[in-house]
Amino acid sequence: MKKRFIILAWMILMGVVPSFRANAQYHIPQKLKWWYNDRFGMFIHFGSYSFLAHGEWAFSIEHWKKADYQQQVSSHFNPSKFDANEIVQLAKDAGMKYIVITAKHHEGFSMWDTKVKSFKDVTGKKKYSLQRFTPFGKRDVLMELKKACDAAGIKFCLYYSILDWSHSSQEISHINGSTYSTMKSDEARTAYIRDMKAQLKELIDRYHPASLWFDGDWTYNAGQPTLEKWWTKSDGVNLYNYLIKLDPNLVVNERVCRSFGLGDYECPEQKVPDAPLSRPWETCQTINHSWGYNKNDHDYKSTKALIQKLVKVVSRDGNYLLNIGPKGDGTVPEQTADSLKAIGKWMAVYGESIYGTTRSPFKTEPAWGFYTKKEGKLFAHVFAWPQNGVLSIPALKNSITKVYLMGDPDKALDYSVKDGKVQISLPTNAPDGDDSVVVLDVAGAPEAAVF
Ligand code: FHN
Repeated sequence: MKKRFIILAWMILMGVVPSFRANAQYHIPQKLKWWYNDRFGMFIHFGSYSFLAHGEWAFSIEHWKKADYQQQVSSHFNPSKFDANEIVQLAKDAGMKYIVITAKHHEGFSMWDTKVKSFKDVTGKKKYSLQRFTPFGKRDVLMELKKACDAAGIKFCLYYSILDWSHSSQEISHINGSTYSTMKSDEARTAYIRDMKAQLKELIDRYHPASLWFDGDWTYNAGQPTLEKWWTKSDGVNLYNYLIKLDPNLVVNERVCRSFGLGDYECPEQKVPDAPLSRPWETCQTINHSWGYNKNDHDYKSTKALIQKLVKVVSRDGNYLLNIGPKGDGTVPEQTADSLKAIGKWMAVYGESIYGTTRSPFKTEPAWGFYTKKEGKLFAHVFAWPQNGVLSIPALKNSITKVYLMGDPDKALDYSVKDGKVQISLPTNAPDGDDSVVVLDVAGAPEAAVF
């Protein structure tokens, strides 16, 4: 070890630092360790848009006027069948370890009984919230979900949109195809940011979320604000620092103001980076094509695709946040529940090849699947079962103590180590059609013999 350190120090001094970017294991701060370990979470897009059932962007895409949307959509939202325990059980059975639910999406509708005065409907007479603007009554669905999460040992997290299509401070201009929001004045912007922070304090004080997931920061720029580009990098820095002062353990994503390396992790959306990023990251993805409930979207990803996406993400050292969009009455669409249950069947056998694992120890990815690893174990996720009955893996520095199918740990597989490869004899048929995991028990953390 000491020799390797001296060599690396020499290389750095000589300016000959090898490119470790693709494999530089990033530091995980203490507050992020639960998140990094959990790997797999549920995203929930739930708001008054769920009643309209056209997805969460309907207000903008369909060019609604605030008053019409509030009267014809939001005022009818009545999630009376929302069952927090049922949703948390679905998440738990699917192997999900944290839940991020929309507290306020771009529509500006508060899913909790906010006391912040400016978040009112267009008449200014009512708070624009689930409890004050709809027939739903005073049930606190966020608290119901928080309590169900706590009881199930699942982390409770909240999503919050910085832009707010309904707030009196801003409008969608629709000029030049704009779908975001434009601030009415500098004063309106200052007041909105003040009130947004007041809402966030409400959410932290009341629900103690483990994480805040920001979004809707597109109207950003690095310099001074304009009415169009009214959110700035320094606003994002100030917002992050404000939140961390309220709760030093709060995990916050990069979208306090994206593209500037702010927040605690990056969040590529619907896509998976080609390799580990330079800091922790999480891919969020829809289970069909819609975040918010869309009654016409039945095009669900297959269970195989979802499982293999989870594996690919973790193999590249990321987290996977898979979305559900409950209906306007609060129920979970049947196809969504079926997908989650099918994922759960795989996770019940193979979950330990996901939780607490980190990136592949090898520089390149095999044609047949992906690797994940943890102390003492290398997991080979085999999507394409080898026809010749032999799985070939690059040699490890570690001594191997046992090789076996994760679903049948008592039955050791034969293997040989030669010519820089570990050749494992496999049974004819793959134990799992989506992803069969072969485990190599090794001494220490798995390390490639040649990187
Ligand atoms: O506009 C939102 C969208 O509605 C959804 O919330 C996704 C989820 O990350 N984020 C934005 C689109 O990038």
